[in-house]
Amino acid sequence: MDLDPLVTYRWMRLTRTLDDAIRTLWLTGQGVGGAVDQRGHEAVSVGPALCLEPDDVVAPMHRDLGAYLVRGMTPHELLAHQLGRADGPSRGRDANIHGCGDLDRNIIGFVSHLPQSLPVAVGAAMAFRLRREPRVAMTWTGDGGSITGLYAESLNLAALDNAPVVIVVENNQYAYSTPVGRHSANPDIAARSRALGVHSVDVDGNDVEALHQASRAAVNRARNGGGPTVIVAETMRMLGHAVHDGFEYVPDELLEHWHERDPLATFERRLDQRGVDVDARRTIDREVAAEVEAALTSAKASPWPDPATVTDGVWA
Ligand SMILES: Cc1ncc(C[n+]2csc(CCOP(=O)(O)OP(=O)(O)O)c2C)c(N)n1
Ligand SMILES: [Mg+2]
Repeated sequence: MDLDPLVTYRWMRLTRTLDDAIRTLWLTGQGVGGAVDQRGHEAVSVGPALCLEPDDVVAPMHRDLGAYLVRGMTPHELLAHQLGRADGPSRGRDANIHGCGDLDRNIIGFVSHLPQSLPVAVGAAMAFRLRREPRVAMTWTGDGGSITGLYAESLNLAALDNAPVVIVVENNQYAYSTPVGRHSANPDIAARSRALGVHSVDVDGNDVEALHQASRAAVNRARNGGGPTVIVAETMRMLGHAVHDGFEYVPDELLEHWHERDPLATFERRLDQRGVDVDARRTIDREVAAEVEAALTSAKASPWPDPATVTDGVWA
């Protein structure tokens, strides 16, 4: 399935506009929980997710708002989640991107401890292989997640089992305030992943088409019995770890370097070169702004959870 340029543009624009709306909620004192900054991650969350079939499973990370959207979570649901409302995916149990899942739509909610979604995605993929179901699991983690023991254990198991899983590592140069060079003795994540027996590729994490191409190859490979792939996406977190973080520890020159590689602007430049209709993109911008505005209104009008339901979903 080739990427439709305007459909792809719409998902990326929606991701950015929704992220901006969530940040504004928080900055104006209307946020309930936390708000993880997504800017710079629009391509890496949207491109890979667009390769999947409805039966495939995703386990996104905290910076993958685009993947939630592409996989069918609505702006209303995501805002209701951020505002801790009863009709959000966690039914008001969380008001951060954590716990924002919906198994009916094959979206596994994100657990904060990193990279806890990884073994879950590998487990899902192992089940698909055992049951001979032609399904794929896709998960995302960060450069920080990639230096944990759980990363190594998950990759080892995925490789041993030939599990149909695609692992996107978002190397956004920082794990919170720690730059890659301070947390990784070997910052070559693809080489480290390869050493664990998993086919691994490096991709420009701000180029949605390159990400889509690499992900499509990895998904096809997984579905056809070729086993797991790690896609290392080189990108940059353009704001703080989350809205509360002033990110003064990030050098201005680094931000400037990546600013010129902004995923949306990069994609737009390419569409301009190809003569793809500019007016259609501006129409999409307006439609997306109206969609997010309407979702904000409806989410703010959503009910709070009923205190009587507080133990619902608690199993032990
Ligand atoms: C075990 C554990 N330690 C610390 C945290 C707090 N924490 C949340 S995200 C994060 C940084 C993760 O960095 P990375 O994997 O590079 O992803 P990024 O946030 O850069 O996208 C930290 C330290 C956590 N959630 N779990
Ligand atoms: Mg990181």
